[in-house]
Amino acid sequence: MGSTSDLEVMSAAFKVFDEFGVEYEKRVISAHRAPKLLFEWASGAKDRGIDVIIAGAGGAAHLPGVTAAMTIVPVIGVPILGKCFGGLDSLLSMVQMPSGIPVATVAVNGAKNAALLAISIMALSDKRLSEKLLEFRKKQTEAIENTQI
Ligand code: RP5
Repeated sequence: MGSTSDLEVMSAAFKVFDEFGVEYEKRVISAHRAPKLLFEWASGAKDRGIDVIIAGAGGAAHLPGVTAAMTIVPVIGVPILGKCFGGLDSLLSMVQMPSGIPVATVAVNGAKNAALLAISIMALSDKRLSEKLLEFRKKQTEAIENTQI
C-alpha cells in the first residue's frame, strides 16, 4: 500500500488471507515518495516466489501501475477512498492503464475482493486452495439462501 493511511482498508485483504492460510508480505511503499524502494521490491517479487501483488493506493494512485511495469507478476489494484472525488480519482488512475501493462482493478476500497481474486489466481495451480475457495463460495451461498428477515 502507498501509505499507512491505507492500512485500515487493506486489512480486509489480510483477514481473507489469514482465513485461507495464505502467506503474504505486507508493505508500505509509495510510488511517489519511495520510487527506488518500489523498484527494488517489485522487480524482485517474482524471484521471491510472489504469485500475485495487491497494490492499494489513493489519490494519484500510481502504485499498482508502476508496480505492474516492473514485474510480470499479476497486479491487482485497490483504489482507496480519499478525501476528494469519492474515490473516483484513485479508481480512474488504476483502471485507465495504457495498453500493454494491465492492472486488474477492483472496486473502491475493495480489498476483500482483491484478496479473493488473488486466491482464485493462485488456486489454478493449488488444489488445497481451490477446495477452500469452493467451500467459501458454498458457505456464502448458503448464508444468503438461509437469510430470514
Ligand atoms: C497515496 O496517497 C496513498 O496510497 C494514500 O491513499 C494517499 C494519501 O497518503 P497520506 O498522505 O495519507 O500518506 O499515496
